[in-house]
Amino acid sequence: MTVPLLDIHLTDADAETALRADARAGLTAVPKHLPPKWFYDARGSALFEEITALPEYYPTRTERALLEGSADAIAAASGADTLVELGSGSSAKTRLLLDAFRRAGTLRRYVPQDVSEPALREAMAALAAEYPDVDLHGVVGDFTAHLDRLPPHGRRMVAFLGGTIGNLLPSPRAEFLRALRAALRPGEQFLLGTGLVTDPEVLVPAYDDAAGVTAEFNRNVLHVLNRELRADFDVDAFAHLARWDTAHEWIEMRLVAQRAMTVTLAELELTVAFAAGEEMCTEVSAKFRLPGVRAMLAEAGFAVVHSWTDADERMALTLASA
Ligand code: AVJ
Repeated sequence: MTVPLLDIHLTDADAETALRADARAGLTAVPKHLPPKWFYDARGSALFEEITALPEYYPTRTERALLEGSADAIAAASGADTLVELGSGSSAKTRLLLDAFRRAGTLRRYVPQDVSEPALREAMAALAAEYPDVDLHGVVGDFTAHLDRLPPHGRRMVAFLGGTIGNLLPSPRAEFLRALRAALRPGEQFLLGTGLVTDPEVLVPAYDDAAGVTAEFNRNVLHVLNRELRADFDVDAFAHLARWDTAHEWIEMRLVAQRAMTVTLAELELTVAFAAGEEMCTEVSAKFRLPGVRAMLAEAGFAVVHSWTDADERMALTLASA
């Protein structure tokens, strides 16, 4: 085994600068909003892992089952020797792909990319022990910003799973896909996991579970602002709201101020007022229809190879070629 590499394109100082800019822009906008990437400090990441095991949260287990059934076909169709994963987190589902590439005899290299350096280091330590014959090359970075700096080695398949592409609004989403296409060489592959439009009675509880874990996850962004920007949000004065937007076909998570209040962010020298009942959007999670997935990939210059869906058509995996 070669020594695992770790490229750092995003330092704590970069993240701090980005958080300050996002908080200032989002809290002074009308209506107020915050980007979902700030959910994921250590507590937020742990809450997300808890969400993936909730009975109402079908996406993770559905995508895992889909991968179980399709990973060998994906490995065969891709012909890749290098698996790159964007937003790799704990790399839990990735093992299904790594095992399939290993069975196909083609796996040489795994490149996990994540914004969280501790999460990446932990995942890489476990992977190094489990896959001693695979070269590991980790990248700490933001998948919307650092695609041009992905390691170029090998014949790559880039995986972007979990439906996370749905957290991007349409215009940054199109920009992301174009940047990814530009970062790949002709014939390299992209494996995209998307949530599909399904019954709102299934969708809404997935984002508003009975145990209240998603509510805690949503409010966690206020704990992050309190700590990182010395803000004084009364976190318990915000209620969790998940609604299905029929026109946009996306879930919107919001935080609803339960009373009028004034919040100061000392680090930004900023004071903002919330009216009683005021709603702030903290996450959009777009769901797609298969023709729409194919169209957005084609629009970015990819050629769709194949899609796999579960029997209930709630999630899709789509393999496309650059
Ligand atoms: C990170 C995209 C998988 O949008 O479903 C889970 C995040 N938010 N519950 C999603 C999330 C609320 C999640 N992904």
